[in-house]
Amino acid sequence: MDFETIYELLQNNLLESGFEVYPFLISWYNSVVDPLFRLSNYDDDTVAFLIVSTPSMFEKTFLPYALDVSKDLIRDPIDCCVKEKMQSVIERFPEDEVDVLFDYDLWPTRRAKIIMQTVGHVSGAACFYSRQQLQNDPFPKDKNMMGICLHPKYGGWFALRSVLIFKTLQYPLLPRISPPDVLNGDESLIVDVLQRFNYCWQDGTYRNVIPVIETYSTLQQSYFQTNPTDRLVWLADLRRMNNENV
Ligand code: B12
Repeated sequence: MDFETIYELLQNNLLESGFEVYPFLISWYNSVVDPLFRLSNYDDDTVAFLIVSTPSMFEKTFLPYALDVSKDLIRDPIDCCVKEKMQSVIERFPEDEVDVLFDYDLWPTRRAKIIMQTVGHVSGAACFYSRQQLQNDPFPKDKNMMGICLHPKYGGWFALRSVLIFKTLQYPLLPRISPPDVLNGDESLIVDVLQRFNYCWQDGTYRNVIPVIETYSTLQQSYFQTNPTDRLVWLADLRRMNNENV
């Protein structure tokens, strides 16, 4: 299958489920990360696709999954749901060899297998803001400040979930699209969002630093505000309420 056909098929399978798809070349990623993080098993022109979840993924894909009583909810249910979805999608490409990476994939050393925020930026999905780009960095030198990606439509209300690498698909002419700089290079706004993301991410205000077209629903916010160890109980309650309503 050629690039256009693969891209279209991925979009047909994922957009309606609340995901977005962004193609990029392995060389775009490898040329910016430390050698330690490079995806070194692939040729430079190999095509990969970033899969982003938008706010509606929760209602369109996750809730039907979580309310399906045939599913045993054991580990992180969102991760399991996304994994199942990606597996079902790549089954549509029986003739292609596809490697699938997830945001939570770590090496035994606990280092991430892929840096999703860098992928978000190089694929044009969501601009990555970090202290490295500041002329006047006000943060303590010894503080490990995480950078943050902002999506042009969803601000901070999205997640960078997975990368599908089509091992035998090469497309050196893939047009490169820059991510919209939603903060217009305004250093004080970058400092502000880094501050919110690093010092008070629990209050979620980092998600709203630009106007957005959709946020997580109240139900979704309640799920993510629940301590991960209590989320299975939260979902069991939801299943019970759902059964009572049928
Ligand atoms: C490890 C991790 C954590 C650790 C943080 C450890 C730390 N302080 O570093 C912990 C568990 C604490 C954590 C917490 C949270 N995390 Co976290 N985390 C990750 C994870 C798994 C890996 C990040 C990582 O190790 N990066 C490695 C470092 C070295 O990368 P880096 O600093 O960006 O450096 C690279 C770039 O600078 C790049 N680079 C160099 N030059 C250039 C030039 C350009 C132009 C570009 C683009 C890049 C680039 O190269 C460097 C590497 O060599 C990612 C998912 C993933 N697989 O990426 C999620 C992720 C970063 N987390 C995320 C989130 C949302 C959170 C939380 C809010 C909790 C949550 N899940 O809701 C909290 C926030 C806590 C906080 N702010 O303190 C999101 C961020 C989304 C976004 N909008 O940006 C991610 C992407 C997960 C996701 N699925 O979306 N997280």
